[in-house]
Amino acid sequence: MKVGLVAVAGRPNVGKSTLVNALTGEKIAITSTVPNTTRRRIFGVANGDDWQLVLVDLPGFQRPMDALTARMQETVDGSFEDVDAVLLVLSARDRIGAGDKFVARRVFSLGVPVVIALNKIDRLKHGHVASQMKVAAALGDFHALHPVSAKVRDGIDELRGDLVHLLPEGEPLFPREQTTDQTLDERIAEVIREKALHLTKDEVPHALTVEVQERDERSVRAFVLVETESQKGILVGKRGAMIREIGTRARPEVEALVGGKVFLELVVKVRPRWRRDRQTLERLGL
Ligand SMILES: Nc1nc2c(ncn2[C@@H]2O[C@H](COP(=O)(O)OP(=O)(O)OP(=O)(O)O)[C@@H](O)[C@H]2O)c(=O)[nH]1
Ligand SMILES: [Mg+2]
Repeated sequence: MKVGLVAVAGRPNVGKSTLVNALTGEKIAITSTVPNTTRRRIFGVANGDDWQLVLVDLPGFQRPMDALTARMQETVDGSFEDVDAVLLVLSARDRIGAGDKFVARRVFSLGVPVVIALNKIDRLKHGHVASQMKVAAALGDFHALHPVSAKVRDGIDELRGDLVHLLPEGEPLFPREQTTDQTLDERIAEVIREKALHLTKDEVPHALTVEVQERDERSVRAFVLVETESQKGILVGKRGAMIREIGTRARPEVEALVGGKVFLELVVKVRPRWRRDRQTLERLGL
């Protein structure tokens, strides 16, 4: 079988996680319009008859601002060992600039094949895609360059085929039915965080994290942690309207993960400066 690991690298918000979901055909990683959505390394596994492609979704490359973003960048830096190829993701809707060049310098120096995905080509004019492809092609000595849309799933099969082609022969790394390395509690917490990200703005998305406290077959109790009382006020909302809405949006996906009806209890708590405290980050698995 062809089996191997492909790291997914790029600036924040270019669509790395959306692309991992498109390539695996499953919701592996949460996505949002807010940069720095992905905070940990996540494996997403795609299987064929005679191949297994393990995508390594990563936080975006960035300059660290606090303990959390420093750890995220450490995760990125430590994730390129033992990969068989790198998928460098760019956004065709934005200027391909210094941030992308910084990522490119790193990934082209690894000594493994680099495949470039020029993402978000949906609704872009042909001429614009063509000129962005030219800029992308100048980033380094790539194996292949694919214009794609992770969102509307355009060009995904061709990209997957090319990545599989690069993998070495080997034994499967994951059993066929396992599509990610995340635990059930981690996946539940991420789904709740995604809904909270979609409903909040400014500093709030960056200041929140979710932790599953207790779970049995019929109920899930999770803490939604924020850093200040005013953020807590926003997340609770008028008479609890906001946190109820987060629960309403999360429940169907949580139930699909758990495999049955669940009572979802969300408790908003203040944990001052959790992003700056290495010990708290460690405990949260970040
Ligand atoms: N129009 C368009 N939007 C896309 C496409 N792919 C992703 N997006 C959007 O871009 C935003 C960021 O997507 P993510 O997949 O979360 O990006 P990411 O690179 O994983 O971001 P971080 O985890 O924060 O580094 C979301 O709003 C996506 O819906 C695409 O092909 N077309
Ligand atoms: Mg992501």
